[in-house]
Amino acid sequence: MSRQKNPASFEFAAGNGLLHRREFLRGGASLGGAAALAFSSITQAQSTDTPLWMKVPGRGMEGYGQRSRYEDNTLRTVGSAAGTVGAGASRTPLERLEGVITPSALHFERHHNGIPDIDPAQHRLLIHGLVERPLFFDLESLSRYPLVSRIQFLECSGNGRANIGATPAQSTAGELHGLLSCSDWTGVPLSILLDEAGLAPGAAWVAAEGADSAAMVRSIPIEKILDDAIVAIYQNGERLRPGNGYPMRLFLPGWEGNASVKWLRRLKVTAEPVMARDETSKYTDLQPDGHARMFTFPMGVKSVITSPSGGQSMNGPGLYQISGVAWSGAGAIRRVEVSADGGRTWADAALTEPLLSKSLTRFRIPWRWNGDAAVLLSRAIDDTGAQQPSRDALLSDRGLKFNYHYNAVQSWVVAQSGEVSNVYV
Ligand SMILES: Nc1nc2c(c(=O)[nH]1)N[C@H]1C(S)=C(S)[C@@H](COP(=O)(O)O)O[C@H]1N2
Ligand SMILES: [Mo]
Repeated sequence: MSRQKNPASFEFAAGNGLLHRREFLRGGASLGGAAALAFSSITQAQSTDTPLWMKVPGRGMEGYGQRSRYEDNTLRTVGSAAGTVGAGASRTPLERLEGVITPSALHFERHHNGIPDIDPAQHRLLIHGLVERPLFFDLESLSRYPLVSRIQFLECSGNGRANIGATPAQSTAGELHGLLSCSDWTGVPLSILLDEAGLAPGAAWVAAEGADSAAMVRSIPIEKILDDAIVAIYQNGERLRPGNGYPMRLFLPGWEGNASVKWLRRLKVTAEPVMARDETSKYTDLQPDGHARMFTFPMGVKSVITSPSGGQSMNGPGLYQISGVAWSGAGAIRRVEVSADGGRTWADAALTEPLLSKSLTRFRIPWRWNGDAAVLLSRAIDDTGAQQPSRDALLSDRGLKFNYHYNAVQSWVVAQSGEVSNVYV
């Protein structure tokens, strides 16, 4: 019996081999005689012998688990400014992950002066300024407040900016867009803590300060603080990692990563923004007219195909599943369209539920690669109706002098050889 279905019976949804996302539903046990899609299978068994690991007792347990030693090459890309070890970033290897949760050990990190070694017994968070009662909290006292948990992304506003460059950087999806991760964040809503402190008249901004030696400060509008901001103390079920703000960090869902101040030690309620270094000289976008945009907090709607993606290779013509992530700082993802013909025709990808707000959404679509060069694109639409812009549209809107909030469509070219690389269309 032929395993490969006759291509003529596929339900195509767009040009150059994009199949309808419904094709995924044709399971092996599907009714009506429709054969399951045959993506790829191993035709030859390795050996019929009992493998070695079935002949000896397995190894013992350990207090804190490790991944398989065969997976040790799934790593973040780490880079620091010259002459420093801690002023830089590590990027999540998006192309090696599936689903939407970033394992904590692979969460991206961005530090302005390294990771402080904070003893939680000595760390305090102070809430003061335009409040009726200044308050101190430590990790223990915070843990007694009502906690909330949300699966949400964190993205550095500099993410993807290599694509502003005139020639496409030959990098992996993670190297290009991996200043992006998604975790289950647990913490105390700041609305509760500020309610206890009592806002004084004129309270309009909150200056958040970190306990690292960069003493990073950002001013946050009070509306955001009272809406969905939390002091996060857990990440994916365990205490925060030191690199992600242990023992406590500000977490501002959907907003540029920089404003989610790590190692949070102080929240000063003010009438005006304090105009800190990181909101004036940095994290502003110079526009074509010479004015800089400041306080552009929410991250735009964006998506990226992670498989196949830059640096990967296709294993010959046949059926593949295109897979990627989409997100928006404004809400949930409503729709992701994929093109396999450089943007001429588009098909809807299947979205993996639940479609959470300010979270990553995994999308997938089956693709029959015929072995010719093909350009793959994805574009996302969020539930406010905002659509991810093309690179041309974004650059003509913003000019070439901006550095942050790049959210244009990512295109990958699959060469005849099967090699995948970054391309501008
Ligand atoms: N105190 C402090 N907070 C900080 C930073 C920092 O260097 N110091 N980096 C910021 C930046 S630029 C980003 S993108 C996010 C990154 O968070 P992560 O390292 O947990 O991914 O933290 C933000 N908060
Ligand atoms: Mo950042």
